[in-house]
Amino acid sequence: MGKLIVVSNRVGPLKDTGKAGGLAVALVDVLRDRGGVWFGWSGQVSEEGTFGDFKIERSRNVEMATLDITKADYEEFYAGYANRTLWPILHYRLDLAEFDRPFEQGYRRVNERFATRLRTMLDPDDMIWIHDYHFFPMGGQLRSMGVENRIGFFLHIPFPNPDIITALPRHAALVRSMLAYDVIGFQSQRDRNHFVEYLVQEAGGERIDESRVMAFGREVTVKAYPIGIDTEGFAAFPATVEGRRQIQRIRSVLGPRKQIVGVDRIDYSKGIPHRFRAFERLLEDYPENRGGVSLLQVAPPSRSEVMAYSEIQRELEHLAGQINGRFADVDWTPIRFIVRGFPRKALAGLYRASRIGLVTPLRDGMNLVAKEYVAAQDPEDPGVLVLSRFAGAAEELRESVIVNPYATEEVAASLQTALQMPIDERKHRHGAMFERMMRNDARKWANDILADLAG
Ligand code: GDG
Repeated sequence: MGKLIVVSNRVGPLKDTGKAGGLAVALVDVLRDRGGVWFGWSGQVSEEGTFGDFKIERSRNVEMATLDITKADYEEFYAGYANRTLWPILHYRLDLAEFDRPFEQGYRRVNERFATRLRTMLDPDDMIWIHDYHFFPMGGQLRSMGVENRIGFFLHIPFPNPDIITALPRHAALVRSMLAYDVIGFQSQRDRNHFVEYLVQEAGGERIDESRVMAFGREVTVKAYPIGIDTEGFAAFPATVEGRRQIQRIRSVLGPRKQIVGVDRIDYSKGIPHRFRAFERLLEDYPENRGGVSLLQVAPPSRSEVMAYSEIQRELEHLAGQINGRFADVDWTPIRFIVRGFPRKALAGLYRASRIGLVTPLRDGMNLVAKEYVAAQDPEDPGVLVLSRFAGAAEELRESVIVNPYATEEVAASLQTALQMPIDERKHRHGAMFERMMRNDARKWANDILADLAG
């Protein structure tokens, strides 16, 4: 058996630093199983011409091999095509998408440079697993360099219906390059179906069976592989020193009040303003909650070099200020809006101390916060997950309270239902979701894809 090569934009960490997400942990686990390389961007920007050398970091049988990119690469490939063109389009935000020729050229250039370097480390039996929208064309570029290894691709974010995707200039070339993969994985059945619909409607593709599609002269496996978390590991976090400390801190300020929690990178896809308005509506329509329920929103900033992102932070600060000004009392602040991150164990404590986890993305490939919230609950007195129907997680977490994040009144009414939900119903819903998440954890996700990729 050859080695496994995982390719993703951000690489590592190899050791559990406490900051690593479940995804990093799962990928290191599968790399350890067979030995392998994790390849991608170093996170560093360097001068033109000096990016040629790999940075290597090794821990036992797993190696991290990363490359720097240049300032132009950063602006065109990363901040440009990946985050200003593909991210908005794939999240159904045609209004925010920017189409700029240099973006696309930079994107191809970086993919090609990475493919060229990847090829130098390949042995014939190696399996390559490429992640996410940063690297759609890399498989096709490797094939045109003569690479015949098995290559799989997993998309972490949504794949929209053909009406949306066809708005992308040169969408046909992008999709065509995806057919170079042997296995293409999506987060949800919905996204998987969108991709197949595109192939059938736009590219004369043919459905062969449940999981095989023929297009552009190639037959490929196209399936949904919903990503999981390290359910068991995360469920243990609230009992750690750091977890207990957060629970204690929150209980001491809350007293008998209840807390709703939201945790998201600041991103327009996460529906945070919609969430604030729904919470405001809860206070308007169900005034008994004034003074008794508060919303804690943790929102570490991300991609602040992209304008749409810095704008949304200002909008949220304004909105929180307005709602607090309107409803706050001397001993109660309706919204606590924290613009920074917490360590994962602390986060688990925040989840555990909150009666409701409120997850309202307008579009999301999966949404791991929803799963983490469920994993962190006390099984004897669990909180309620209120979850957007537009998160991939809604296909699996069917016992959550599913909402339409655009329907402010409906979300407010669902929050009220969740606040009043009797303990038996809370336990029943939580138990069903937790059990499913124990079976379908991050490790199973990776193993399922790799089993299909191994053929
Ligand atoms: C993409 C897709 C898909 C958040 N705040 C803090 C913190 N986080 C962690 C969460 C969670 C992760 O970041 C966020 O994951 P999500 O899944 O919610 O969202 P994206 O970042 O948009 O991820 C998404 C995912 O890829 C995986 O395939 O589910 O749909 O968009 O783990 O806990 N972590 C720490 N402090 C924070 O303040 N330590």
